Amino acid sequence: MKAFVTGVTGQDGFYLTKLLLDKGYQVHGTIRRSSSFNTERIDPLISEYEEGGLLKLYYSDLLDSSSLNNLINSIEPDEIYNLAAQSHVAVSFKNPLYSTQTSVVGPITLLEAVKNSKKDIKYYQASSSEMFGGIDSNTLNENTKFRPKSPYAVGKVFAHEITKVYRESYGIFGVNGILFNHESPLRGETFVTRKITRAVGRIKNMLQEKVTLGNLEASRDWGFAGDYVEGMYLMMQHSIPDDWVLATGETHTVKEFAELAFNEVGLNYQDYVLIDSRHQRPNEVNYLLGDPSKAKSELGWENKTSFSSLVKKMVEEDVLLAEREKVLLEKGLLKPTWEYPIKN
Ligand code: NAP
Ligand code: G4F
Repeated sequence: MKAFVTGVTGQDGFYLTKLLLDKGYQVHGTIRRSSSFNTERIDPLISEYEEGGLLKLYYSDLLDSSSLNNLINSIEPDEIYNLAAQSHVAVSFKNPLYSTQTSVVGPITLLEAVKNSKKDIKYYQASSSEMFGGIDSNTLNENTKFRPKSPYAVGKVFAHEITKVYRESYGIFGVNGILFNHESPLRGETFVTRKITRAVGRIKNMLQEKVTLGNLEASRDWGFAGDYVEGMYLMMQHSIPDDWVLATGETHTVKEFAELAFNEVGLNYQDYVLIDSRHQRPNEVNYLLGDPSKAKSELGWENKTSFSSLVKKMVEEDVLLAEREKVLLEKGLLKPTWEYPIKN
């Protein structure tokens, strides 16, 4: 089996690629040219699988339709997982055109390539709970109306709907995974969970004094990325293409996350967390709580990682990372750039 994965260098890109390689797939992934190295997450997979031809990487971009077309035509994958996106909600207010373009141009290009292929290629679209807008405290499922509140979410609604249009119009096997927030030790460091656990590790090691956050009252349904990519895979193996929510069915505030993360190392978050209005968004999604019962009954998918074990796993990894940074700092091999505002 051949899978084509966009966004292979991201958090989900790593976990999904690992899962597919473990299942014997050949994985073809797109990477972007960058002025600094951007394959850090998948470097262990590259060193293990690239030489044997099981993992192949290509320079491309969701906005470069011609390169995506050429790749799909020459690779003829069995499955496409479209994970790539400008995935940071706050950044999408600052780069609205680029953020929405990636979710408009990318999916249409890939769906057109699937439509025009002689092969029956399955297509996965990375949809998001952000599309719901978090207006009230209802539990959200596949039938809930979308009320997007950011350029990011508007782009994702487009990608979601166009996948359904191609499924219904051309009989394409196109699925939308409506995933609630999922985190891991590989989560980008500008998302709130990782920002907190990175700070906890460094504060514990006396490399950082404070962490500045925005809205502590926002509530999210947070799961573990490793569990969620299993759900993506199961959606693609289901007999009928459809849309499924993946969530834990529990929601927690940013404050609760911070409290638990600092507690893991015996500290009180109130002594270290500062509030900074730069981290407030023009429009906030206040509350997200998902109902994963359709995924459970139809796919047999279940969340396996509790909130407390997710926080523990992330803190443990980031304490180890900070210990290694401390050694490098002491040898003068690293500069403490993590408190520069532009980085968080
Ligand atoms: P992530 O860590 O931010 O990874 C995003 C990936 O997309 C990276 O590989 C990035 O490449 C790539 N990318 C960005 N812009 C691109 C472009 N124009 N062309 C090609 N590639 C581009 O995100 P993630 O957490 O793994 O999430 C994966 C997908 O699921 C995203 O579409 C996200 O919106 C969606 N989603 C995520 C969550 C969540 O909680 N994690 C929940 C729901 C939906 P670089 O490494 O070069 O930047
Ligand atoms: O960690 P976040 O930036 O994630 P957000 O906005 O929920 O988006 C993530 O999950 C979506 C699924 O629902 C994905 F589609 C999307 O791609 C991304 O992966 O922020 C979570 C909450 C927000 O309410 C934010 O206002 O935390 C609040 N927050 C408080 N202080 C902060 C901070 N967020 C960030 N990034 N940084 C802060 O300092």
